[in-house]
Amino acid sequence: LRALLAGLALAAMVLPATFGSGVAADYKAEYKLSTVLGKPFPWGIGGDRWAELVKEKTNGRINVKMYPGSSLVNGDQTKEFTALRQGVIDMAVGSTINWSPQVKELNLFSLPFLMPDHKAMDALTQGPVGKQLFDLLATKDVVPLAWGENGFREISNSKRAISKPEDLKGLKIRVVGSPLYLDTFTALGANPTQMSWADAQPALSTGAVDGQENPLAVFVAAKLPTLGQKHLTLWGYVADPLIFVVNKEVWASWSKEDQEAVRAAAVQAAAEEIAISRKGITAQDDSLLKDIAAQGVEVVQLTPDQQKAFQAATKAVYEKWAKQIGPDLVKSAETSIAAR
Ligand code: X2X
Repeated sequence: LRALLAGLALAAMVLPATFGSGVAADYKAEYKLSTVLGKPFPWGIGGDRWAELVKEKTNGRINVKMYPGSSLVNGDQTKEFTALRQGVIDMAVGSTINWSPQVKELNLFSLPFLMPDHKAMDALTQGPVGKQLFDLLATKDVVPLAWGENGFREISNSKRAISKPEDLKGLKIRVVGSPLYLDTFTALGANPTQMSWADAQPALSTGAVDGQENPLAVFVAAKLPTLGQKHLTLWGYVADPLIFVVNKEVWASWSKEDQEAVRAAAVQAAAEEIAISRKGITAQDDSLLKDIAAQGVEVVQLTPDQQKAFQAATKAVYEKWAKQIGPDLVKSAETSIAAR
């Protein structure tokens, strides 16, 4: 008891001095930023750039370190949002897919064939839907600051070219941890299996799974053609945006000036990251696609009619999940896309 009283007396002497000595006193020496992918993936470049800009714009008052590989949650990317809410993670650049087990509305972007192109994606993230999702996240102990992009998720496999749903029959496909993906691939006749990105790469290289789906920038940076992924189909069925966020308590511990610096840094890093993630995969600049073909990958670009067959095969999944996500939110998304 005496030690406790002495401790309290000491605290009473020290605390006023701490409060009076300026904002930096209760800042952490390091803020932990979680990502799934590090450099040289666009995602990791974006996270790193955010950290760099924060340091610059706060004159070093806020020191951010990026922890790629979901290492703050032992590689289990679907636990990232929970860890963020709990304050185990201070900041994150996270995929909507990985947070959708906790925030069901984020499954929106995984509705098969909702978004036909990048413009549609922008219409959602930069319009009323994006605002509504940010407002929702703000009620869940995080402060969302900017939308980035992982990208349109194209399907690859080691067995055969895919140009119609029947081609997927029996293929073992690794999917991420949202049950929506199990429904989509089951509807297409494939054999989906859920695993983290950390587990996916060994599973692809041993042939435990036949295929996977990820954006082209990920396909290339992860060197998936060297893991036997020689068939790639551009079907554009879903895309995952990234979200730059800060834990709410961490945010509240910063001065107004520093909060605005962190926000401006996120907005700038996210805009740069989106540009990087789209590089080389458009009609104007298809350098990444050429690079993929040069690695001996057979690339199938679906015709609109071929795409319609996949859309028809997954229509029931869309309808089932639209109800779970929220019919009003889905309607609003469809309206924004139609008006893009
Ligand atoms: O695990 C994946 O496929 C990845 C890296 O794209 C995500 O984190 C959603």
